[in-house]
Amino acid sequence: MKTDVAIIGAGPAGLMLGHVLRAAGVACIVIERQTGDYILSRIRAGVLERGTVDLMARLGLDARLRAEGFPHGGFNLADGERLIRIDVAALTGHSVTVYGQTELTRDLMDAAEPRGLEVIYEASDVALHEIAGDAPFVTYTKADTAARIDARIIVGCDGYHGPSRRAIPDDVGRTFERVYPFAWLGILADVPPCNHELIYANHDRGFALASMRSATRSRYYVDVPLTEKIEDWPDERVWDELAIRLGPEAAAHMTRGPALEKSIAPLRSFVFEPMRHGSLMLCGDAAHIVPPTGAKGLNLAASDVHYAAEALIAFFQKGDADAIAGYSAKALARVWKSERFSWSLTKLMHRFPEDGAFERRMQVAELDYIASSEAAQRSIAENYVGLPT
Ligand code: RFL
Ligand code: PHB
Repeated sequence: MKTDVAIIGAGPAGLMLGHVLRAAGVACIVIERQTGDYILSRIRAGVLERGTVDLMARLGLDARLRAEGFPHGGFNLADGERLIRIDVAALTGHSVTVYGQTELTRDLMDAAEPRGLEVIYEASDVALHEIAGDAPFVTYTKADTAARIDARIIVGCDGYHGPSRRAIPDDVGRTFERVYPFAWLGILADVPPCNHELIYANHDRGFALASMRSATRSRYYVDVPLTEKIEDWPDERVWDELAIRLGPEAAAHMTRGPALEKSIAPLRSFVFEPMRHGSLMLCGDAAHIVPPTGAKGLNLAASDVHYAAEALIAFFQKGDADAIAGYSAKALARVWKSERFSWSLTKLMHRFPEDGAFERRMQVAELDYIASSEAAQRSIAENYVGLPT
């Protein structure tokens, strides 16, 4: 098979890029290791920035998002005593949209066939070849048959564990990493949310987050040590811990229910530079990971796709090779700003085991400053709603 762009991975990054290229008349094929059902069973992000919603709107795939998503004009930081509301709408003029990654991915998947976007699921042994030159190709196995796709450009949208980033030689790439000493235990349940907006809480016993998927489905998190096992967290223990950490006001409005999903995810900050090498470009988690505090992971994947699509369309429609060459620097400038925000909100809202009384006083002082300063709130709001692409 032959195409212009071979996209590896059918997560949100790969599917968004496939649709944007297809709409612009650039030929592409998406190659995915898993089944579509498996991808939709992964429970991940819940908050979309304005730019991510705009991207779906430009694709004409925002009907369900507009009908079922919730615009949120603010969110809250809880410091054990009070709720500090960040009025995102008043401070920035924009809102975020609460709409699950699962639903966004489903919208992209459902539109693939009607729009002629080819997605090859259940492709194993995916490997990249000749990425340094201008005739790269991808090989894989499907139903015990070996296959090959020749392309002009390969885009790696295959997440943190995928083969694309690893295809870049060690002497070209550089990684930057911070592994945090805790993980988030998440619970999804068909119960109404305890609050109409998100609450990120820093409590003596640790971090908690109250989030939601709809008026009848809630998503909550607590942070736990990295050594913790999910079997040691029966539902009641999670609800008890949430009630303490989120505080009496939220606890009074919290409805408990059986977990539809419960999982533990470690927190990490990670950036790989450069995001392009030869004929390979990287988008989304393949190039960078943020801790979930701040809800930036999925949104960064969308902004990478925006830059990558712009460059690829300029290249295939106008022969502009500089656009491809400039992709990495453009994308990384935004990536690092989101990394900084996610890292700083993680530091502010979690109790680190190595921290002493001084670091704790620093958190208290910062939360107090945020509570009393519109300038501080504006800075948080601007980052939360999404910096411009
Ligand atoms: P994805 O979603 O990981 O998709 C990558 C796709 O590539 C496929 N793949 C391969 N395909 C072919 N051959 C191979 N060898 C392949 N290896 C992998 C995978 O099957 C998959 O379909 O990356 P993408 O598209 O860049 O999207 C990024 C977002 O998914 C990610 O940033 C967020 O979900 C991060 N994230 C969260 N972000 C938030 O903002 N809030 C959250 O609550 C939140 N929770 C999470 C998360 C990420 C998690 N991961 C990666 C383990 C919870 C978890 C558990
Ligand atoms: C979620 O709803 O899953 C969610 C919301 C906000 C975050 C992280 C996760 O910062």
